[in-house]
Amino acid sequence: MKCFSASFVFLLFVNSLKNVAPAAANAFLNPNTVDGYQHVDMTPESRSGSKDVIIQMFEWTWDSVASECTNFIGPSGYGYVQVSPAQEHVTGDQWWTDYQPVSYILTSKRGNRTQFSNMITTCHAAGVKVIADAIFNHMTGGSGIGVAGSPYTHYVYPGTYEAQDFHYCGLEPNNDIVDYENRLEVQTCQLVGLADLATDTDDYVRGRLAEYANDLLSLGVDGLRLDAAKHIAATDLANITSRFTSTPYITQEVIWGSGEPIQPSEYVDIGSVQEFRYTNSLKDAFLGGGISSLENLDNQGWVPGTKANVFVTNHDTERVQILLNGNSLNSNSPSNTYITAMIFSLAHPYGTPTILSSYYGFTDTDAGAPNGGVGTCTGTCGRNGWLCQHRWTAISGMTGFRNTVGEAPITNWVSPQSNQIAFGRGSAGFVAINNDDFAWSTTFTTSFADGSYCDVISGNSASGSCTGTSFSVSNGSLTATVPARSAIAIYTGATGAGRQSNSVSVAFSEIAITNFGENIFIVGSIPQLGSWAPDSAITMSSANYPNWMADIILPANTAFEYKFIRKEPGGSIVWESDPNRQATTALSGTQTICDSWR
Ligand code: AAO
Repeated sequence: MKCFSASFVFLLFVNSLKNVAPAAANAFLNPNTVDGYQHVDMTPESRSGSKDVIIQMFEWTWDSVASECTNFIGPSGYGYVQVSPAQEHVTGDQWWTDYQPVSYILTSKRGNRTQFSNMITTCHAAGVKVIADAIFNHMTGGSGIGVAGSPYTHYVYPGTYEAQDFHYCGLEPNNDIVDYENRLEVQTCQLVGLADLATDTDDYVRGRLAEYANDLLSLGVDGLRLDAAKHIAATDLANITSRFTSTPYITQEVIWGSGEPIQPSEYVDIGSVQEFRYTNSLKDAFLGGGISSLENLDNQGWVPGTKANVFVTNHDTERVQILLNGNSLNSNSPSNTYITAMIFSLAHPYGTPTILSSYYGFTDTDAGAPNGGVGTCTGTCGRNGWLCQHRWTAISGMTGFRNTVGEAPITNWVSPQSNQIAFGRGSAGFVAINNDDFAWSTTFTTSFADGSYCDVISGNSASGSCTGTSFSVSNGSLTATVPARSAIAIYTGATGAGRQSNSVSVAFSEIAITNFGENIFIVGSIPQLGSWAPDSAITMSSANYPNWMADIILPANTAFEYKFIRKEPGGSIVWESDPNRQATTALSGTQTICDSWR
C-alpha cells in the first residue's frame, strides 16, 4: 500500500514541524441526564483547546506510539491518539483477535500494563491525549488461552464472567445476529458469534465493564471508543458510563444502516457518535457524485456536528472496501481521492476528524500488523509496510490549519462546478479542492490580510519561507492554480515566500510485494528517470522491504510522469497498470513521494 492513492501522485515535501504549544486541558462539563443516570460529555475541543484531530494508531505497539508521540505527533499539533484495544485477547496473527476479549488484564499484542501506562505518560508529556478502544459488548467466539495466559471457553471466563452473564437470544440459529432490522436481535443476539454480554439485565456485568473502564481512566486515559455500541441499548450503555469515575471523551461506534431501527441519535447524550453516513457520503462525492454538495453537513439529518466523530475510513472500512466494494475511500482509491477527502475532512467544521494511520494489508484483509506491530515512519513516509498517513505532508499541514481556524465558520464558499470547491474558515484559513481531471486557475476571494502564505498541501513554512508553493494575497484576492485532483490550502500560521533552486532530491518509496529474484525499478518521462526506456530505469533498494527506495536528483519545479516496473529473473518486465503517475518537483530542498504497486 502507499502513502496516497494509486492513480495520482501527490507531492510530499519534507515537512518542518509546526510549533504548537500544548493547550491547557480545560474541563468543560456538559451535564446530561439519560434515563435517570447523570452524565457528563466532553468534546475533544473542550479538553484539548483547539487541538481536536484524532489519529487512529491502528495496531501500533504501545512503545512505538509513545515514540511517535514524542517525535512527530505532539510537535505536529495532533490532539489525540486512538489506540487499539488494551485488554487481553485471543491468540492469533490476525488483527481482529484484539476484538475478542478474554479478560481485562492489560496485556495484549501491543504490550503490557507498564508499557501502556508509559505510553500515556509519554504522550501526555508531548501534549497528546489518549483514547482507548474499549469492547463492552462481547467476549470471544470460541475457547482457548488468551495472550496473557487466561483460559476461557465461549461462555466462561474464570474470575470475570460465568455463563449466566451472557445473552442467549433464541431468535436465530446459533443465537447470531442476522436481521439488522430487528432491534431486539441486534442488541441481544451475538455479533459474528461473539458471546454477548447481558448488559441489559445483569448488574454485575455493568459494574464489571465500568470497573474496567475506570482502570483505564486511572492510568490517565482521556477518551474511550466504545466498540459495537449499537449492540448495547443506549439506556444500558448510559448506565455503565454513569459509573465512570471521571469524564472522558467518548466516541461510540453506531453504524447507521438503511432500514435499521437503531439510530445514532439515540446515543448522543452519552457522548460523540461515529457518523458513518459522512464516510459513505464522502466516498460517493469524491468518486463522482460531486463535492459541491458538501457545504452544509449539519442539515443532512445526521448527528449534530458537535456530536459527530468523522473519518474518511477506519480500520474496518479500509478492508471491507476490498471485499465488498465497500463504503469508504481508502489508500487504494483512484485519482488521489483518499487524500483530497482527508483534506476536506480536516478543513470542514463538521465533526471531530479521525485520521487512520495503518499499514499495507489489503492483499490479506486479515493480516496483522507488520514489523511486529512496531510502527515505523521516516520523514513523510511509512516504512516496513506501515503507511503513516499522519505524516503525509497534506495531513499534518491541514492539522495545523485546523488548529489555527478553530471553530471559525465557513466563509467565501465557491463552487463553480460540482467537483471544485473553495472556502475560507473565518479569516484564518482558506482551502481549494479540485476533484476534476484538469487544473483550476482562478482568482479567489479570501478574508486574509495581505501577505505571502505557504501552501500546506505541497510543503510547509520553515525559517520564514515555504518548502512548497507559496501564494500572495492582496486586497483579499488570491490568484492560484489548483492542480488536477489536488488542493491548495493556506492559513495564517504558515507564512513566507517560496524558494527556488535548480534541483531537488526526491526520495521515492514504493511498497511492492515481490518474489525472490524480482526487483523494482522506476522509469519516467524525464532523462533523469530514463526517458521511459526500461533499460535506463533506476534501480530501487529493497533494504527496507516491502518499501523499495531510491533517492534521485531531479530538476526543480518540473512536471513529470513515471511508473514503477518489476524486472523478473528471466528478464521479462512487468509494468504497473495505467495511467502513468504524475508529479511535479518542489521548488527546492528535498521531497518524498510515497506510492505502492498497482
Ligand atoms: C472474527 C471473524 C469471524 C468470527 C468471529 C468470532 O472474522 O468470522 O465469526 O471472529 O470468532 C472485528 C472483525 C471481525 C472479527 C471480530 C472479532 O471485523 O471479522 O470476527 O473483530 O475478532 C457490525 C457491527 C460493528 C462491527 C462490524 C464489524 O455493528 O460494531 O459489524 N465493528 C466493530 C469493530 C470491528 C470488530 C467488532 C466490532 C467486533 O470495528 O473491527 O470486528 O468487536 C451493517 C450494519 C453494521 C454492521 C455491518 C457489518 O453495516 O449496519 O452494524 O457492523 O453491516 O456487518 C453500509 C450500510 C450499513 C452496513 C455497511 C456494511 O454502510 O449503510 O448498514 O454498509 O459494510
